Amino acid sequence: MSTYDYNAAFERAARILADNDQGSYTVPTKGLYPFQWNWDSCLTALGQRHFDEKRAFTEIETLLAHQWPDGMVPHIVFHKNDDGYFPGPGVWNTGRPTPTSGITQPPVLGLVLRRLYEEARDKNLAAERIRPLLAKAAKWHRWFYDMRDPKGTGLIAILHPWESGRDNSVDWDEALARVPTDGVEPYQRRDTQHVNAGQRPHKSEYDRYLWLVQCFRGLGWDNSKLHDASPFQVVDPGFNAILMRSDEDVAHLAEVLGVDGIAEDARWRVAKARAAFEMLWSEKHGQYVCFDRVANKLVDSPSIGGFLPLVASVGTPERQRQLRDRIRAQRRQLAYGIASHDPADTRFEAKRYWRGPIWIIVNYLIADGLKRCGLDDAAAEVISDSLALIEKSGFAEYYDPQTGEGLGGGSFTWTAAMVAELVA
Ligand code: 9YW
Repeated sequence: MSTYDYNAAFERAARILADNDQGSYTVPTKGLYPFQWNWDSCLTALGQRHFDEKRAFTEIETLLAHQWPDGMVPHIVFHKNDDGYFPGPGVWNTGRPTPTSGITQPPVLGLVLRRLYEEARDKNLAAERIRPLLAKAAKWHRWFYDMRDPKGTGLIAILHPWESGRDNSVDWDEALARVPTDGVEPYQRRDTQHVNAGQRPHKSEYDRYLWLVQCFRGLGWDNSKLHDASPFQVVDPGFNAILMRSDEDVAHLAEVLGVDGIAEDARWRVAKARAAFEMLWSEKHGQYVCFDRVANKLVDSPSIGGFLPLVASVGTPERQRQLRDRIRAQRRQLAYGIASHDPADTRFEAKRYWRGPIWIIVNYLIADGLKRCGLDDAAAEVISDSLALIEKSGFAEYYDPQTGEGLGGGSFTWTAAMVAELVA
């Protein structure tokens, strides 16, 4: 990597962030995703901070201005009409003043806020902008445990594959197979008009994604009803770990910035989640896996979701080293890491979205987790692979782990944001 041109990569990242900037929010990429996405925006702020700290806070403030009264922060905010994406606001029909979707996404907000504060060049500005956001973040975190863990197990379930942020992962196959397709209104996909269909989910998956949306819409998006009504309830180790880390980081910020009424509850939730977490360990795979709450069993699917618990330094040091070894074993099998699904599994597909390709945002989160667990060498390997992919194929949405080819959308915002973080 000695010849790597860090300056050129940083400048290219700055240009992509600027091109996709809509003023107070940033689109993931033009054409394919013309609205504001939840975890994209939060991670985007990490890139923006390198160029304009105020703009980074605005990105997050815009997202949180659309928090639902019950605490949920929606996965998409439809700031303006655009027929280029399906399903648009009319399908969701959530009745919000500015239309939003009716489900959520991985809550990276808290961990992003802490990083924005700790790395801030202007600490007073950061404190002033972050303080009012902490109660909103804490409300969202509480919402998860109230609405998505009604039995108080300590871990929350997602009710839709889109909530995971890893839409068509093998993790959801079994649970999704239980979702019916009768009564799905006729629809026309837009994603496959922008991107090669071989790099996107199948129609059979989209039918079920839409059935779930229609089911929740039929319940008036009343979150007190959705969990028990959903045939899809999956406890994702990656999602839960991100939630725990963010809860902890918001608790920390609340203490540092003197905001009362947040830290104690958050720490209690995290302690409970930590105690429950080890039920997600799979001896067979030597990593964490999902738990299907409806079928009441672990899901036999070794995906990248099972490495993400490193972000919350979940598990014993021995288990953390086991995860590191799994990541390294994969790298030896492939040209680049980290594949979103285990390449040794027959269900691995190198080019199909979340069933194999590499996502730089996940690499960033896992590298952060490895460092947090004291596994710095492995973190450096993940970062070096990420930069090699950028160098070879530019700022793509995702990458083929065998060839390094860039896949999906191009000029991708969160990829650019992560590169700014990695090369700055
Ligand atoms: C879709 C915007 C989003 C990400 C998700 C990713 C994809 C949207 O794009 O979902 O229609 O498939 O899976 O994680 O937030 O970048």
